[in-house]
This record gives sequence, C-alpha cells and structure tokens, in this order.
Amino acid sequence: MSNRHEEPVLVTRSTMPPLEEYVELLKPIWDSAWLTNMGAYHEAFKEQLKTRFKAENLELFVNGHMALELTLQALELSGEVITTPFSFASTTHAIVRNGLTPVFCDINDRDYTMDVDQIESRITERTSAIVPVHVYGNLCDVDGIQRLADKYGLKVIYDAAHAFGEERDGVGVGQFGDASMFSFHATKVFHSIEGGAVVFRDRGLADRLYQLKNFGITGYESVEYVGANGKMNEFQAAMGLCNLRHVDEAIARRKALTERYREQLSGVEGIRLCPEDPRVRSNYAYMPVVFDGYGADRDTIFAALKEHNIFARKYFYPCINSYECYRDRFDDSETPVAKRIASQVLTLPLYPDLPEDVVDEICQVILQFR
Ligand code: T4K
Repeated sequence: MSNRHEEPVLVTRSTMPPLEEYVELLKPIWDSAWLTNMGAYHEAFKEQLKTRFKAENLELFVNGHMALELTLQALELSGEVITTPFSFASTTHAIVRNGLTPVFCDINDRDYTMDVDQIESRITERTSAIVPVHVYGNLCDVDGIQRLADKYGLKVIYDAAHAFGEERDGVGVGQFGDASMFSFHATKVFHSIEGGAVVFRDRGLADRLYQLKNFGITGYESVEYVGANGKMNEFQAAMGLCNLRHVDEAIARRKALTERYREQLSGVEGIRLCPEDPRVRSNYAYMPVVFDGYGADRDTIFAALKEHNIFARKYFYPCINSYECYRDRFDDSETPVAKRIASQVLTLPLYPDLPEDVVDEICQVILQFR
C-alpha cells in the first residue's frame, strides 16, 4: 500500500472555475461600484438557477442556513415542527431560532432520510410543519410525506442543501413540498463561495422572502417585519455564474469517482452503500459508507485513513438531539436508527479533483480489515 500523503487528502475540496473567468466578471463590479443588495449578477444568477432547477419561484440568500431560517419565518409557522436528527446543525437550529419546537422523527435504515412510517405518531394538534432532509442527496419519500402533510394540513419545507440540480423523473427536486432550501457553500457540489436559494410553490411568498432577507424593510420608510440580513452579494453571485458553466463537468467527474468506489466496496460483507434510485438524476454529492458488522468499526477505519493523511468525515455524528445545546431537552435513544447510523457512518473523500489512485488507496485501507 502506498505511503502517507505529503498533503492531506480532505473530505472535499472546493471546485474552482478558471481564475480568468472569475476575474473577467469582477470588472463590471468595479466599474459600477455596486457590490451587494440585489445587483445585476444577483438577478442574472437567479434567472439562470430558475432554469437549472426548472423552478418558477426562487429567491437567493447569503447562505443556505439563512435561506432555511427565513423561509420558516416567512411561512409563519407555530408550535411544533417534525424534523430529523440525522443532519447538519443548521436544520434544527433554523427551527429553534424561529421559536419553534423541533420534534425528532427517526430515519429509515436504507437511505437515512426521515422514516415516513413514523411521522404520523409524531403529529399533534400543535404541529405546523415537517422539515425533512434529502441527506447526502438521497431523496426523501416525497410522496409519502406529502400525503401526510395534506391529511393534517401541514407545510413541508425540505432541507435540500445536498440536492443541487437533482431530479426525479425529470421533475426538479425543488418542486416537492412548499419550499426547498439549497446550499451553495464552498464544500457543496455547486457553490457561490457561501450562498443558498429557496425554491417555493406559492408565488405570494416571494415578496415576504425578499423583505425578510433585507431586514424586513417593506418601503423607504417602512419596516414591517423583524427580518435579518440574508442578502447574497455580487462576488458570490459572480462565482455562482462561473461555476454554473462547469457544474455538469464536475458532476460527471463525481459520478466516475463514485462508481470507482462502488466497484471496490459494494458486495463486501459488513459494508453498506446507499441504494441508487433509477428514477433520480443524482448529483453524487457525498460518498457515505456504513460499517455494520464489518471487520473493523467506523472509528478504526477513520483512524487508519488518518494514518495515511486521509481525512474522511463522520457526517453526521453526533445526532442533533444529542448536541450539548439540545441534550437537556431531547433524548437520542428515541431515534435509535439515527443514533446507530451516526456511529457507523463515514463520508469518504469525494470531489472532482480527487485522483483515481487515491480512491483506490482509500478502498485498500478499508478492505485490509475484511
Ligand atoms: N443543511 C444541511 C443538511 C447542510 O449540510 C448544511 C451545510 C446546511 C443545511 C447549511 O448550509 P450553509 O449555511 O452552510 O450554506 C461543512 C459546511 O460548512 C456546511 O456548509 C455543510 N452543510 C457541512 C456538511 O459541511 P464543516 O464544519 O464540516 O466544514 P469544514 O470547514 O470542516 O470543511 C470540510 C472540508 O471542506 C474541509 O476539510 C476542506 C474542504 N473545504 C472547506 C472550506 C471551508 C474547501 O475545500 N474549501 C473551503 O473553503 O461544514
């Protein structure tokens, strides 16, 4: 097996457009001295994304978290919101920072999205919404979730941070539910340095989202809502416009690397990979592997890779309902599948510039414990 890498191999590495392309877009920003507050690039980026997402209604934000937090505010939710503990901190924080009570529903053991069969038992007369997560880009059971939402009159807001550009049977993933939040953080399949967007069903939400990301200002002399600063600036939008030109190439490369991992790791006893859904056009965002009854546990594999200067990540460990800031209020034993998967999962390095022989090396390190 090869030796330790000089440079660390990290779980991801931002995709960078050719520098000249970005520099070219900076010139008009300098000339106009218009840097932020919904400038020309902001508008151009928004229009291109609408086409890309096959979405009629879309609003841009400074990051994915603000997009989610302000969408929950715009929908004027109250009481309890059902969500998953198997996600990044942002999902639950957005709920709590709106003064809402998160109610955790367990995940399924197959693709780690919310277990639809358990949602109904979490619904009370105080429930106003469901916030599921398309975790790793795995699509939730959107039909099952919508059936329940319709039955009980609940809003559905997807955390689609990982699901850039995904489609099911040709339908953009943002078309499901009342709204979907996408993250364009530097670590994502597609990025605008930091950034995010919300795709939403009700056109009437557009003004409210716009106002809330601009301090709740509704006119030159009126501020009707307690908003925040959630505006995407022109440098972010310019990066987004550049990266949009190259994102298909980047996804194709991710696909090839994912297939290389799968060829070596699938069918190995004790190693579980996410199922592939033939209806879904995947973006190959992450490479999660679950070690369940394998020759070594997750932490041993993590340490063995680290010896090679390879840094996989334990996305998403620990579960949100066991965070220090939440553990007094919640009990992670109430979501046993999420708790177990969080202790067994490792997200392997995956990004377009990752050399194939590093994928092979990672697989060798893992397979030595077979
Ligand atoms: N919902 C979900 C389900 C999410 O996963 C996220 C974000 C959100 C909501 C919120 O969306 P945003 O508000 O972030 O748009 C990273 C990202 O910061 C975070 O955006 C992402 N999820 C989460 C899954 O991963 P960390 O704390 O793991 O990041 P960090 O700094 O350790 O970076 C990971 C690796 O990425 C580094 O080892 C190297 C590489 N990297 C990082 C940065 C910052 C780069 O190559 N370039 C960079 O600029 O959270």
